[in-house]
Amino acid sequence: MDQVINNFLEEVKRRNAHEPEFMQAVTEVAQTVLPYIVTQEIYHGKNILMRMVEPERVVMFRVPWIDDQGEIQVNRGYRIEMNSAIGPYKGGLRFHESVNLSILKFLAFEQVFKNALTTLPMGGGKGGADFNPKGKSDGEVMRFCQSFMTELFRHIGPNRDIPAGDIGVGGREIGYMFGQYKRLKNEFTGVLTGKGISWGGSLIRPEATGYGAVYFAQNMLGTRGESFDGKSVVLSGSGNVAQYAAEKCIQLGAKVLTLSDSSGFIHDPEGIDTEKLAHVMYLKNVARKRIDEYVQKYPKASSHKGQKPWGIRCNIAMPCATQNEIDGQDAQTLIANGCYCISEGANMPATPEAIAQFHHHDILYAPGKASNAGGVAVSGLEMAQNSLRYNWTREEVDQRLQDIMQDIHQSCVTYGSEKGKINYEKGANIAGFVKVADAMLAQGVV
Ligand code: NDP
Ligand code: 2IT
Repeated sequence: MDQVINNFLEEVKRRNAHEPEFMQAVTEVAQTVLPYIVTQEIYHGKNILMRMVEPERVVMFRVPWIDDQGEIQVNRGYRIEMNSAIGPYKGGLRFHESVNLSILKFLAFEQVFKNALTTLPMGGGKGGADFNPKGKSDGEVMRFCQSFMTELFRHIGPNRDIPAGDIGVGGREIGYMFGQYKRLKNEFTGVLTGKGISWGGSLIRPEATGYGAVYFAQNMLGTRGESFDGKSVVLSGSGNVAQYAAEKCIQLGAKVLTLSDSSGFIHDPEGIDTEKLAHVMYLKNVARKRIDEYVQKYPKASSHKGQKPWGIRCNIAMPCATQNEIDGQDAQTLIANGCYCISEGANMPATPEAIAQFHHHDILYAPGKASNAGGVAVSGLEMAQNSLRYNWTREEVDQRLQDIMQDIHQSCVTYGSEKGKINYEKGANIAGFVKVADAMLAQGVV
């Protein structure tokens, strides 16, 4: 079996030599899916996984814009249309200085499996730009978004490709891009998700990724007869996903000890409560400041510049910032300190070495493509509401989100149970694969 996997990965690497994040995501899937394919005759001789690692289409484009000093800036924009076997391309846009083809291809590849797991009809895509929104004025962000959409609009559409937010893209950016799309096409359609409530958005979409990751962890804890009540939680990030993961943990009676950003983490031993979280939301979403300002208002908390929060003792850890933020050493530290449940809010936050530690120690470990699927799931519900020209209530959307997270958990159990344990990584990869691969086979050589 190792030989089959190595040969496959060698061939993928030959074509994608300089794309480490993409190779990491493909390797993780290949190691669980290829052994499954070997046992399933319908996939033999179809080269099906090799087809799935090749994007259907990649668009790269120039994004010129004018800054507040009147200088002309240029960034690189992308949209990876990875797979449309089960629905139109769907996935977020990331604006961050680190964005490159490798990172977006890894995200698009993960998205294909994740979207299949949601039970909704969405293919996978991802896009973005190497634009750094930090320190930019509203006017600069708007001009960038307008220029970005001036090219992207010709590639997307409500039945073709429906982008949404990701790192650096929230409600403000979606608004600017939606406005520009509407001017260019003279059409009011659900071409983006994460829209404002008064112009086609869905209730619970801002909350959905964070809430969903907590609901998924609840399902995992349930398999051991446990709950969030009274548990300590270490969270990374302080953006959209982390904020609402924290909110749901607090609602369920857990104690949230940390939050972070790219400058470091803050540790509040008394727990971040609802009022403190409201201040975090003000700091990050309105004032657009660094997380360490938290300690100015709450001096019993400490700030740890340039560090990650994984050294803080906890029961549950939820990485909600970015890829590869938990390495093998961090995983060992978490486990040694008593952490036994990891639910990924971010995409691919754990390195392969970290994941190996989680499996070795029988940690309840949910890979992002299962546990953070709540965001895109509610994006799918936003699309459904747009098609109906109708809005569901908060309670209705939240209930559907909870049902979907439970379904995803069940898919992981169905495909990932082994020796009385649940391997969520294997379960998520195989369940996602089966849905997309079967659709591709039915559609011929696509
Ligand atoms: P935001 O931009 O709202 O927040 C990102 C947070 O992560 C910020 O606190 C940011 O800090 C921190 N961060 C980003 N990059 C780094 C880095 N290189 N090192 C350290 N910290 C970093 O993004 P989201 O909350 O939307 O996204 C967080 C993660 O969740 C990403 O992996 C994303 O792909 C994933 N995700 C998002 C979904 C969504 O619906 N938004 C859905 C599913 C997954 P700083 O402000 O300093 O940059
Ligand atoms: O990684 C993700 O799932 C997202 N950034 C959300 C995608 C979406 O289309 O809502």
